[in-house]
Amino acid sequence: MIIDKAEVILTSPDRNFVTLKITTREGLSGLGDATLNGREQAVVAYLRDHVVQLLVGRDASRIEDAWQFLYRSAYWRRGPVTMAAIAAVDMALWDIKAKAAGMPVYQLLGGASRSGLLAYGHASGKSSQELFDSIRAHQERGYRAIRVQSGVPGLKSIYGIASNATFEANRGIRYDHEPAQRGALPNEEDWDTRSYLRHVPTVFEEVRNEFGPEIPLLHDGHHRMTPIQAARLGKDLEPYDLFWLEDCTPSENQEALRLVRRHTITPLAVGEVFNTVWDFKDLVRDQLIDYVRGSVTHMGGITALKKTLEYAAMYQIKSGMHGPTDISPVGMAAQMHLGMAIHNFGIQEYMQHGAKTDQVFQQSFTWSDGLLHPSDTPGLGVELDVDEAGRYPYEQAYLPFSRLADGTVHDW
Ligand code: GCO
Ligand code: MG
Repeated sequence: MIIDKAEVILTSPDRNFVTLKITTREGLSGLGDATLNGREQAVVAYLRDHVVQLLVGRDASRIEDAWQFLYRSAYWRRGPVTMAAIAAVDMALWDIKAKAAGMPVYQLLGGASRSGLLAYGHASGKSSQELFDSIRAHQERGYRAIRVQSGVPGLKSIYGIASNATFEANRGIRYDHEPAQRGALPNEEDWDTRSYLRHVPTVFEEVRNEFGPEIPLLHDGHHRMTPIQAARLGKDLEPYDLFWLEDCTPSENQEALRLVRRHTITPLAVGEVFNTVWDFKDLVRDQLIDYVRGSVTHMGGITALKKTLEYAAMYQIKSGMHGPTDISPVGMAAQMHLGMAIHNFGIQEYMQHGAKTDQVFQQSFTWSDGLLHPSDTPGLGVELDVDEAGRYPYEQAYLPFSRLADGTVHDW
């Protein structure tokens, strides 16, 4: 199975996606996701200018070798751009190998460890009423676990809260805060940590009173607290039995979690912005987290994330793979296959893609009774309609950012 060509496809159906398509001389093709939200063109250039020519003529069946070659031969290691590019190659090669074997990828990874993947969706609202409606809309769409983000009194727009217009437009599911703002410069949002810390526990109290103790509830702090603030929030949320508190502090200071951990038993999830096992090494060994948030797309592919999760399994730390709409249908499929096979699966984030995206990417996964399944289609189970993709050219898009009341830039 010699690689004949590798093409980079940048398309923007509901948002931008970067896809690598590798084709062998026999005509087998595989897809890989290299989407890096708001910095897509950097990965396109990395792949198109530096990787594609290294792939042509290589043996497509040597997945581990391709990974090690791309990682080590560049000399400059790690980083989101490099690792998203390597991830795309890795996914595409797994897709090809599984198609050649006539099996779904999860069979090659060891076979099913479960019947399906528990997934959570993103409920949000500016007020309790809006939030309750959003939680109900998710329950009606089959979600059995829900992330809760709420508006904060006094703040106009903050991370995680979708607008009503997109709630109507997107089949009752709010997901518009994920795509970066298209055709404009970064949107400015506001932030005040003291108001947030006072408000969030009251939201969870209301949600538990309304929806009962059973439903797994999650919350994303989106890197906005200091260690001592995060410790306080974790402690204040303990009565509401969260499934996890995510990214409570900026992830680059891993020592921060030691302090948070000392004060709270609220489970912690970290790592959507990480890109190698090295970012998780100390957090896992010192048992400072409960869930690994790395995605296949940003962690260098199936090969690398599988190793990271197996390392985490030694410490009873589970997977919580990042799955907002920034992860393309190809990346989502890859992590569904991985989630099926590993022993320490925890939960899968699942925001639904828009209708145009579903036309560009023909997918075969199933979603029923709150569980995802990648299907038994050979390979990853996703095909890309190149003509349809061509109808949606790239659009410049930036994620928002936040400022405090005095104008200081803050973590979004
Ligand atoms: C999540 C993430 C996303 C990020 C997004 C940025 O938990 O799903 O925090 O909401 O904001 O991936 O591109
Ligand atoms: Mg997050």
